[in-house]
Amino acid sequence: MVRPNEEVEALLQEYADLIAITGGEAFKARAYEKAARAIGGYPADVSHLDVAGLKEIPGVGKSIAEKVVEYFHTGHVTVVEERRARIPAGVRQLITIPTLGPRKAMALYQDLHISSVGELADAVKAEKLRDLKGFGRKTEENILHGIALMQQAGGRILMSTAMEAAEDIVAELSRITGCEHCAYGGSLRRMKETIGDIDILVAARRSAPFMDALTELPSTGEVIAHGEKKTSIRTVKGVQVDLRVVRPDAWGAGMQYFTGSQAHNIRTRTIAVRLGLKLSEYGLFETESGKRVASRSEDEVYARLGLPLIPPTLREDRGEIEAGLRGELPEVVTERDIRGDLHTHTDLTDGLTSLEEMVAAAAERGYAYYAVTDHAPNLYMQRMTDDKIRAQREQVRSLDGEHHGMRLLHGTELNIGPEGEVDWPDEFLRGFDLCVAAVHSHFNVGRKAMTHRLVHACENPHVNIIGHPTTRLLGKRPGIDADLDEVFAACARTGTALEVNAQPDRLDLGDEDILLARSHGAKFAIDTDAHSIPQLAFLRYGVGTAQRGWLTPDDVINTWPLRRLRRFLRKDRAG
Ligand code: DGT
Ligand code: CA
Ligand code: CA
Repeated sequence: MVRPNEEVEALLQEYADLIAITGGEAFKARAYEKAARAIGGYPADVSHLDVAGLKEIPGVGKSIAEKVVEYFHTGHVTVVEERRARIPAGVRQLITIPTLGPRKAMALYQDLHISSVGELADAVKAEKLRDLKGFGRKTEENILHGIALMQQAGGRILMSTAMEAAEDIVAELSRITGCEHCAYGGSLRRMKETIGDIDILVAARRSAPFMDALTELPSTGEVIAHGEKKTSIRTVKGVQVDLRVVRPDAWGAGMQYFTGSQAHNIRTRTIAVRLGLKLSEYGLFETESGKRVASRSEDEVYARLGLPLIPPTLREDRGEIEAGLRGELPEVVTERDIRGDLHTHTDLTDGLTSLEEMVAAAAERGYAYYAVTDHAPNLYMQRMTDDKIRAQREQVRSLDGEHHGMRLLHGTELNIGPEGEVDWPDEFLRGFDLCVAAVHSHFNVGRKAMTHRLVHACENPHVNIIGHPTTRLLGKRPGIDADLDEVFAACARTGTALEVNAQPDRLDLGDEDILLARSHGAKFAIDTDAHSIPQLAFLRYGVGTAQRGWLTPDDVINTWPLRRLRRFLRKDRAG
C-alpha cells in the first residue's frame, strides 16, 4: 500500500461525503468519490506528483489535482476544512451508520437537530422520524438495524487497518537505540478478522525511551496510561495501542504470553503446572526451585512444554494443543505457497487498472499463473457484453507468458441468480478457462431457497469457485442464511472450490466456516478479488484467515502446479 495515496483517498472520500451532506451537486460528489478510488488504487506514490502528473490518473482533473498538491504542501485543503466547519462531527458520524446516506443524515440534523448516533437511536424509539419527509417505518427499521451492526463491531477494527498502524509503530520503535526485538502480538499476530486493540512488544534493557517515544509519535492522539511496564495510547484515528517492554532474555516468554489467545494460554499454563512448572510473561520456571528453564524464544518455551512451535494463527484452543502433543499439527498454507491469484478485475468492469498493468504487477509478485475474472453481464451496471469479453480474451492470450513466463487464465465472475442460474449459456461458458460465481443480489430469499441456489450453482459444470460465499461485509452486512453443511458438501461432491476472499472487509469464508467446509472435504481458493494493483497485496489477509481455518497447501487449489489446477477446473468434463 502506498500510504500518501491512502491519505488522499480518505480525504477526497470525506470531501465527497461532505458535499453530499451539505446538499451539493450529486455529480460533484461522485466525481470526488471516483477520484478518491483512483488515487487509492494508483501504484505510484502521488505525493511526488505535480498537477500535470496527477492529471494523468483517470478521473483526476485540474481542480482535484490542485487540491492534492495543496494537501501535500500545507497538510490540509482549505475547501475541505470549510465544509467540515459547517457540519458537526456527530452528523458526520451518522453517515457511517450502514444504510443511512448523507442526505438523510443532513435531514435528521436540520429538521430534528439530531447530531449523534445515540440521539438518533432515541429519536427512532420515540417514533419521531415517522413524519419526516422521505422516512417511514421501513427506514426506521433499517436505521436500527444499521446501528445494531455498528455496535456489534463493538469498536473493533479491520485487521488491515490495525496492520498498517502496527507496522508503522514497529518500524518507529525498532529504530530506537537499545531495541533488541520489536513486534506486534495479540489478535493481530493471530490474524483475527477484527482487532480490539494493538499489542506491541519490545525487548530492551531500558523501557523509558520506548514508552516515551510511543506517546510522542505524530500518529498518537491521546495517552491513556504512561508507565514503566505498560503504556497505552489512542491514535488520532481512534485505535488503541498497548506497548510492553520486556527484558531481552524474556522475549520468547513475553511474545508467547501477549500473543494469546487467552484460551490458548490457559491450556499452556495448565500443561506447565502438570510438569511442575510455572509459565508467565517472564518465562517458564521450576515451581519448587524458582529456576528459569526457558524464556528466550517461543520455540524454547513450547519445546519445554512438549509442544512444537504452534503458529500464532492456530492459537485459539481449537485443537492445536492436542494436535501438537500428538505431533500432528498441520503444515498450514503460507503466502509463499500461493502460485497465483484466481479472482481479479480490470478496468473493463469495475477495476481501476488496465489488464496489461494488472498482469505486469502480478508477474512482479512471482506468480506462476494469474486469472482475469471481470464481471459478467447480469450485474447490469458493469455493462459487460459478449464482444467485450471476447476482445479481452484475445488480449489475455496475447499477453500469456509474456511476463516472466507467467501463464494467464481467462475467466469471469458470474452472478448466481435467484434460482442458482448464471450468466451466459453453456456453450459460451465453455470458452473460459475458469469461472468464479458469486451472489450479488437477492440476499434475503430465505434459508431453503438460498441453500438450493448455491447447490445448484455448484452443480453447474462450468462453475469452479464460489466467490465470497457468504457475501458478508464485516461490521456492515451479515452473511447469507443457508444450510452451509449442505452447500459445503455439494462443493466437495462437485469439485467446486470455496473462495477465501482476501478483501479485508470480507474475509469470506471466515475461519469457522473454513473449518466446517474442510471437514466436508471441500477445496479452497485464496483470492484477492483485486480491483487495483495495491489490492494484490491483500493476499496476506486471505492466507492468515486460511491458516486460522487450518488449511494446508493441499487444500488450496492455487498452491497447486498449473497442470493439477487445470485438471481440477475441468470438473470431470470430457476434454
Ligand atoms: P483483541 O485485542 O480483543 O482483539 O484480542 P487480544 O487477544 O489481542 O486480547 P488483549 O489485547 O486483551 O490481550 C493480548 C493477549 O495478552 C491476550 O491474547 C492474552 C494476553 N493477556 C492479556 N491480558 C491477559 C490476562 O489478564 N490474562 C491472561 N491469561 N492473558 C492475558
Ligand atoms: Ca489486542
Ligand atoms: Ca491489549
